[in-house]
Amino acid sequence: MPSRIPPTKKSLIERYITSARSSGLDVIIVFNKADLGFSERTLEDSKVYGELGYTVKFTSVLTGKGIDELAGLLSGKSTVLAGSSGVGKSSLVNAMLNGDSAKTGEVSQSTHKGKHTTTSSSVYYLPGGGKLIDVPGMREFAVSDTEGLDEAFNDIAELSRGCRFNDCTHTVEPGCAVLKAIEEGTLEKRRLRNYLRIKQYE
Ligand SMILES: Nc1nc2c(ncn2[C@@H]2O[C@H](COP(=O)(O)OP(=O)(O)O)[C@@H](O)[C@H]2O)c(=O)[nH]1
Ligand SMILES: [Mg+2]
Ligand SMILES: [Zn+2]
Repeated sequence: MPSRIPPTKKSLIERYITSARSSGLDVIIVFNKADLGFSERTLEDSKVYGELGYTVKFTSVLTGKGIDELAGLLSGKSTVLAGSSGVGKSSLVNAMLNGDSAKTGEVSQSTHKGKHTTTSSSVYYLPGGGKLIDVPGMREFAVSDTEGLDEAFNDIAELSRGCRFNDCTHTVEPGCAVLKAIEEGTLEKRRLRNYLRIKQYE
């Protein structure tokens, strides 16, 4: 049975863009299921996003359209796949890995909403380097907002200003002020672990 295209939600796309940009991430907007065709409105919207300076790609996991090109764009980078359930995120992961490691689900025909087959975030490593982070849904993505994270862990954010490298990951770097605080017992190891666990979804 062919799957239906969930309606494109512009406000949702904009929330994703806001979240991504506030974290300093580059944005690629992917319109998947090209084999099913797009409405005039969706094509118009895609043009607007292009004019705003975002990279826009059309893909089809079914026909393979745009998959290699997308994989090329993501090669060597860390990518979070954000999008409503059922749009084909897991299918795209599988197509780019040339394997079958992400679980995909059917889109419910009556509601156009995908069943939630992905229940926890998964990380997949691209053959040419880089990783794909498949998150189960919006709530998970919201947690990746950097401002929110730095607010919730303001002690770590504060400490990290003292790190030698400004892109310090607080895991192995010399001159890391966060690791030093753990050594000195002023920061809880568990707290840093939790911070890093959330931060990986950025
Ligand atoms: N026709 C068509 N169906 C697709 C495409 N990509 C994914 N699907 C189907 O859409 C459904 C949901 O895909 P899934 O990858 O689980 O979506 P996710 O919830 O975003 O991870 C599955 O039935 C897929 O087989 C595509 O490019 N074209
Ligand atoms: Mg999925
Ligand atoms: Zn550090």
